[in-house]
Amino acid sequence: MARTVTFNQLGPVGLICIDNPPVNAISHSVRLALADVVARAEKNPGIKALLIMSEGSPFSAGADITEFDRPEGEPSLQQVQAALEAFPIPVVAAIHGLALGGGLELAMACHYRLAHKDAKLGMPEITLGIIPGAGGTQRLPRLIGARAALNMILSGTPISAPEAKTKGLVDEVAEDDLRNAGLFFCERLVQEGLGPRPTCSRTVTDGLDEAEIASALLPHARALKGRTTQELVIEAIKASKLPFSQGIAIEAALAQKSLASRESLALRHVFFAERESGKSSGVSAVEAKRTLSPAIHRVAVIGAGTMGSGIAIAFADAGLEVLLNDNDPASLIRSRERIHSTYASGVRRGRIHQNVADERIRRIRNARTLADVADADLVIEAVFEDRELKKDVLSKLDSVLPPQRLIATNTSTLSVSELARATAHPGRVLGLHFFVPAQASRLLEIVRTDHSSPESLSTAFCVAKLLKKVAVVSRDAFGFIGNRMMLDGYFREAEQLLLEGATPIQVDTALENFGFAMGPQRVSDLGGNDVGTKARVQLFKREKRPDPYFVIADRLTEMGKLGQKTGRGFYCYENGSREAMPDPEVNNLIEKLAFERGISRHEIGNEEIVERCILALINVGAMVLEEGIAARAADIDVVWTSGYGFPRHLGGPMFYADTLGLSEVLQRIRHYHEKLVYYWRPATLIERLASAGTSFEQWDRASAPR
Ligand code: T1G
Repeated sequence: MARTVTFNQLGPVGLICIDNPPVNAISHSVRLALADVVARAEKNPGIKALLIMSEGSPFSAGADITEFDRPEGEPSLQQVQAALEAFPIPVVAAIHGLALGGGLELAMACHYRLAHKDAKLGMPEITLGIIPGAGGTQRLPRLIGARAALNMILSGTPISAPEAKTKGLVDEVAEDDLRNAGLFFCERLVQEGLGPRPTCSRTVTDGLDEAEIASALLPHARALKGRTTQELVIEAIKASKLPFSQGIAIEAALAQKSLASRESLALRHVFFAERESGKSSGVSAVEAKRTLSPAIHRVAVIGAGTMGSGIAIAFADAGLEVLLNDNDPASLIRSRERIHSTYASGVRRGRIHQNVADERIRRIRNARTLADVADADLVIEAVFEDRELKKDVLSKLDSVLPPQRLIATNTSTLSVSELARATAHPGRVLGLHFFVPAQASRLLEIVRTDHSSPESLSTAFCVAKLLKKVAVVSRDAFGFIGNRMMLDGYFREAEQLLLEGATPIQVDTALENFGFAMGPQRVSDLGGNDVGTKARVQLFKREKRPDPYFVIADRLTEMGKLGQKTGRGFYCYENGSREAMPDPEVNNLIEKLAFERGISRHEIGNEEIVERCILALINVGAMVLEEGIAARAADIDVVWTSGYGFPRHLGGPMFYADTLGLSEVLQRIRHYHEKLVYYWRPATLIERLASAGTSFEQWDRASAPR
């Protein structure tokens, strides 16, 4: 077993160092090693204080999530904490980087805590659908108060070291050398005769009445919509008013309950799926890692429109130099204005300081000609969505850049393979499909062609990591993964329901109650109905789709009802408001379109609305899998939870299908196939998995490349 904890005596101080790469997770081996060194230290009379630190970074990412689905080996984290808390001499934790979850709970079981000025301390368990299970709901209220503890645990967001000191979570903030500060702190404790200070002996000084709980929940209402973990958090923190032994027992029971919840299984699925998808698919992990991608310092963006400007900001935010090129000087001017206003808005909202905004703006420089981007480490074309224009730009870039240099196209509707063939080196061309706004959206679809080289894929994965985006590889096909499922599944069925008798507000509300951040018609109005129409124009140049296929949205585009940007779309938006108000004119239009197609309209219940939209999404997702466009069902879940607002606590469409059971899913799709026929052919993969009694998860395990 690899060494995970070291122990050295430095004068009167016993220095314990956790060393468990990559994130110092408190795994079983770490717990065993900690228990061993604590027992050894207790037998050493020369040691007058213990100092706990960690190697590398972070201080600790918390308990080892990979161990959650198997019995927790002895000693438990609670047992290690109890030994530290009962230790007869002072135990000090010195925190650098991140101290999260069980890592912070370990520190809270120590008698004193230091943190480096740049450290951050957090309880992110709720993002995994669980409550802190190693005393966090009992010790944190004893250190910072019940109300502050409730807010910190509900938010899941780390706080800075200075804030932690203000709250009483840490005793000292170290300005530079944390190790020296920790040793000095310990020696001072010994000199001043300051002994152990068990956190469990403290009492919670403030209460949590219903009004305070309600006000604590308010700021997290959106993030916790449809969630249940918060109720368990509240119950556990309330128990911190009891004697510690009782409270910790209540916490343990509630933690087990949260761990077994479907919400936690779903959130943990997404956590690992996001990390798995960012490694490789199609190209083996070994191959992708072996082809070390070049260091990326300077990126060129060709095309200074909305997308190009957003991509430029994304790279400037990531600390890179950006060359922005456009053959229309007026576009460059508009882009500058857009970039300045984006950063000004960030400063106004307190997201970044003015000096940081200025530095990032400075990183974005104009490149007059394509030749000026020859020394960029990566070039992304984001010019107007026109095949010939993009081919021309790629061909010119191909001639100015070294053959191995990655050229990425941001197209969302054209064939990346066709664009790649416009160059002499198609292996270095990939799609990097950013989502609006490029600087803020988490998802990045990496679109590979049959020619894509491992080097270009490896570079693309590095780009995603640099931008802190979630990367999913898609093979080159219309709509890649997300838009294909949206157009052929989810949004198409939503429009079908409108033709059959539902109203836009009924469909949107039903799906928002299911958990989507925004219903399909609201999303269409937000992005612009014309954007969808343009995509379908490109689609019909490549493939056909049976009528009706977005007849409502395309008619709205013809009528200039583009959505929020024109004040009218599926809804009305009075005086620039973003509030979607039903538009009787649109309801009349829908009735007319239905009548023209001989569709008899009728009342439709919310349950049917949700079931048909979600099953259509799942069915097309299965087709995307069987066509090899996505390599894993888990990748599809990442796309839909990080890029399309599918509720994360349901795990994504394919995970959700597994929770329904594929036999049930197949039976319901067949029901709609009999009732509606149109579009409802069950995917072959669903028929196969359902008849075998397996799941998408098992299909991933058996078939997806690693
Ligand atoms: N356990 C096991 N593996 C973990 C892990 C963890 N807690 N955190 C990360 N990893 C793996 C991850 O899967 C990846 O593996 C590698 O480390 C790098 O991660 C008792 C019960 C710390 C901010 O929720 O937020 O404590 O893909 O790509 O971008 O009350 O990891 O390389 O094989 O994310 O630099 C609570 C989860 C746990 C923090 C670093 N803690 N981790 O981000 O690297 S529950 C969390 C993160 C708990 C207690 C409860 C991030 C990070 P691989 P990465 P990163």
